[in-house]
Parts: sequence; C-alpha cells; structure tokens
Amino acid sequence: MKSELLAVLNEAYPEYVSGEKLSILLHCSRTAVWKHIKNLQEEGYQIKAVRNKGYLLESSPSLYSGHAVASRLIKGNLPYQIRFYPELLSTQNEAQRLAMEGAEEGTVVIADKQTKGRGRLGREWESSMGTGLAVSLILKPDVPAYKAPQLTLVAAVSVVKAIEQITGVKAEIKWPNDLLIEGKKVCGILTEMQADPDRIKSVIVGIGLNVNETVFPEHLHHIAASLSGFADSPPERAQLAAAVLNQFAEDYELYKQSGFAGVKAEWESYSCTLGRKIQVRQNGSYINGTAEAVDSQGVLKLRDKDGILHSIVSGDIEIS
Ligand code: BTX
Repeated sequence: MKSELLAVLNEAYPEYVSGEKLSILLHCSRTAVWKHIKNLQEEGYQIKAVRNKGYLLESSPSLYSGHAVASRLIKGNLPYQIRFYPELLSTQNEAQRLAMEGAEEGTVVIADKQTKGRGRLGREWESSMGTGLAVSLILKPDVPAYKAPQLTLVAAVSVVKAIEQITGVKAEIKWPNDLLIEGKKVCGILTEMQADPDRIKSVIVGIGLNVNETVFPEHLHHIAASLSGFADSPPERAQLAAAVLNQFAEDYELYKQSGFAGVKAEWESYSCTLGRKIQVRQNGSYINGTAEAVDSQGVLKLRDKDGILHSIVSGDIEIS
C-alpha cells in the first residue's frame, strides 16, 4: 500500500492528488488513505495536505530531485537556483555553459548521475553510479582572479561542516582540495574560473562527494571511501546537498566580508595537513618539508630541511 501510494504521488508531482482519487486507486477508504499519509509523514516523507486539493509529495527520505534539495534550502544571502539533471557528463561543463549564457550567481547544477566527471589537470572523477553528490555552483565574487582558488578552501570548510551536521562523521581537509576520512578520500573540489584580463566573470566550484558508493574502480580501492562506510545509516543525498549549500552560503558571506581570513581559523581546525611532513609536486618537481601554516590568502607555507620557507600556491601534496 505504502509504495503504491508513493508511486501515485510521485507520478502526479508537482500536482496534488485528491483523497478521493487515492481511495479509488488504492481501493480503500479516505480515512485509510489519511492514516497511511500520516505514517509516511512520520517516516520522514514531506507530504503536504491541503483542503479541497489533496496531497502533494514534497520530498521523501530517499528521493533525490531538484525539489528535494530546494525544499531544504534556508533562504539566505545566496539566492540559489537549482538545476537538477538525471544524468550529465559533467556538472562542471554544464555550469560553464550556463555561466557563459549569463546564469546568475547562485545557480547550482546537480546531476543524479555524472558519467564523465573531471578533477584537476584533466584527471577523472569517478561518480557514475548515481550514489554520490556531483554539484557545481556558479559564483561571481568581486575579487581579483588570483584569489579564486581560495574558494576551494572555503568550500572545503563548508562541506566538512555539512558532513558532520548530517552524518555526525568528522572529515579532514587535505590542502588544497581533498576531504579525507581515516586517510581515504571522500570528496574532491574543483574550482575553475572564467575571467577577462582585469576581472572574474564567474567562478565554478565543483564538489564531488562519495555518499553511498559500495564499490570503486580497482585503481581507487586504496584511496577512496564513501560516507556510508562511516555513518550509522546511509546518508540521504538531498539532505547532504542542501546542507552543503546552506553552509556554503554562510561561509561565502564571511569570505566576501573578510576574505579567506574569515574562515581561516575553521580551516585550520579541520586540516590534516598542518604540522605534517609533506611532499609537494609542482610542475614535475618535488619539495619536501613540514607544512607549517596557511596564510591569510590560503597559501601553504612549507619549511624544507634547510629551513627555507616555500609558499605553495597550487599543487598536489602527499602526506607522509
Ligand atoms: P583531483 O584532481 O584532486 O583528484 C582526482 C583524483 O582523485 C583522480 O586522479 C583519482 O586518483 C581520485 N579519484 C577519482 N575519483 C574519485 C572518487 N570518486 N573518490 C575518491 N578519489 C577519486 C578532485 O580532483 C576534484 C574533483 C571534483 C569533482 C566534481 S564532481 C562535480 C563537478 N563536476 C565535475 O566534472 N567535477 C566536479
């Protein structure tokens, strides 16, 4: 009965279905329909009941849709507009296309399945199974182009906080763009920019988060993990996506007011990089040393064995 009821409401969305129609379709009384609706609401399904209209399924614990995300957003400083796609090659590409067409700041591209996700430097991001988050967010910050990479650090802070809010699991930030749990990568962030020589046209922050994956391709077995491996129950993607966006709206506001310095202390508290021996790979060469600090611009300060302090603006790091 429950799944039949849900199927009818799902099918009808965004229209209401009257109690009378439901009682005919499900061969039961209107009181029985009402009782089933009440049970579903107690299980976490958001079903709106309006006199003379009937019932509307707004979101369900397992439903992943633009509406399920949008209905959980808190009205804040960033006016989000959700563009949800059942399948995309890359949310990043779609966001770039929309930005070029003039999409507003706060436009968010979400794909249920992403079949050709990208990481940095043309690397692949595996997320084709429809179990993770693939989200790209269009921003138009009024900052010089060299500051755009700071948004990776801001987003990392937001995602760590959102993960903890929804699952209770603590992730750590590996500079500049990875989130790790027990040393395994659960999230990657890719920040790309469209700019004129003198100003940023848009920055696209892409977030790939492993949520309910149970298998990864062989080459990722030792490095990747998903949240479900650490959480008590399988996290719901719509809830997570909304938490990430709500949190980011707050942190982005701080960033706009005070720059990276506004979120630096939080970044440091979640970092698994600072104080550790690391190796940085930059343009094919390596620097070894201790990650001493990030400065107010988000630049990593690495002290090598000769005591020389290096400023690392970008690159890949290995923690030893
Ligand atoms: P990155 O270049 O730092 O990391 C890419 C590397 O991470 C890969 O070479 C591989 O070793 C590893 N990797 C690939 N897939 C996964 C995975 N699912 N879990 C853990 N490790 C993995 C990281 O780049 C930035 C990734 C951003 C992805 C988002 S998804 C939404 C948006 N759309 C899009 O095409 N990219 C972004």
